[in-house]
Amino acid sequence: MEMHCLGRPPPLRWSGMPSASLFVNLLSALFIPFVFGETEIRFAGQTEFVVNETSTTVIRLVIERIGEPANVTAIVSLYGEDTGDFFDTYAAAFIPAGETNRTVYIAVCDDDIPEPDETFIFLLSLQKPSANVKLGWPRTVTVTILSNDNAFGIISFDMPPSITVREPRGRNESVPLTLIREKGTYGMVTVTFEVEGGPNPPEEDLSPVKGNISFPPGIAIVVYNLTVLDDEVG
Ligand SMILES: *[C@@H]1O[C@H](CO)[C@@H](O)[C@H](O)[C@H]1NC(C)=O
Ligand SMILES: *[C@@H]1O[C@H](CO)[C@@H](O)[C@H](O)[C@H]1NC(C)=O
Ligand SMILES: *[C@@H]1O[C@H](CO)[C@@H](O)[C@H](O)[C@H]1NC(C)=O
Ligand SMILES: *[C@@H]1O[C@H](CO)[C@@H](O)[C@H](O)[C@H]1NC(C)=O
Ligand SMILES: *[C@@H]1O[C@H](CO)[C@@H](O)[C@H](O)[C@H]1NC(C)=O
Ligand SMILES: *[C@@H]1O[C@H](CO)[C@@H](O)[C@H](O)[C@H]1NC(C)=O
Ligand SMILES: [Ca+2]
Ligand SMILES: [Ca+2]
Repeated sequence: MEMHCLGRPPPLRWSGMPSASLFVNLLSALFIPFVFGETEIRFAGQTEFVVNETSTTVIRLVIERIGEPANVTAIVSLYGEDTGDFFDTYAAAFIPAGETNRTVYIAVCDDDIPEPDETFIFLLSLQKPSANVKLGWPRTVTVTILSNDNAFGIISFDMPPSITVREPRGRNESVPLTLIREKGTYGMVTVTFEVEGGPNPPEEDLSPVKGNISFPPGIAIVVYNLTVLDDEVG
């Protein structure tokens, strides 16, 4: 994939007259930055976008025609698979000979899918390329949709705030702690825990007293066993 997001057209593309004087070259560079008789279509303005995934996010793409006036139709289309992240992945813009530019709008789709940041590329093309009508630079636009929908999830205990455990006699007892990861389950997430309280040091009654609990990718519920120790103290 070629990326020419910050590209500008070459300042001078003089062809056909190798003996042209420097003076003429300079003049042409000043006034006509490409070959006579040619028409070019390119993006103008912003070509890199970083946006939030909301239904009000609209990306504004300006397509301009430079050179010889001509009636041209430019196409903007999503490169690659349509993952449903945009309402439209295709737009056609007709620039009549009397005008120089057109603006197309691409609306972002606010889906409910927890996802990481995603980057998309839109390509400019010509409906009818010809010898005189060419594609210039920049001809690509990148759009990064920032992660939303709490892609990595929100983690909490899924149990009553207080549980009472009778200290076992002559054996250790397991107390399951249920943790739930709501909304997104994207990626691996680890939470740390630490047991506090008293009056005795928690090490006498519980094991472990601190640690890490991990949610593997795609997993929303984890049961972690805490062991209540028989400390042989009344
Ligand atoms: C995205 O939304 C957040 C908070 O809702 C805001 O702070 C941030 O500026 C927004 N970013 C863009 C690129 O619009
Ligand atoms: C553009 O299209 C209009 C209407 O079809 C036509 O009259 C005009 O001559 C065309 N201009 C050029 C430069 O091709
Ligand atoms: C785009 O076209 C409009 C009208 O056709 C013109 O007023 C404006 O200056 C043009 N903008 C650019 C950047 O060429
Ligand atoms: C209870 O667990 C502790 C620490 O893991 C261990 O030292 C002890 O032997 C266990 N007691 C019983 C009865 O299993
Ligand atoms: C939890 O994970 C962090 C980072 O990997 C590590 O530094 C820490 O020692 C771990 N804590 C426990 C109690 O295992
Ligand atoms: C937690 O304890 C329960 C009951 O003692 C047991 O069935 C389960 O396998 C334990 N889970 C883990 C992850 O050790
Ligand atoms: Ca999305
Ligand atoms: Ca989403």
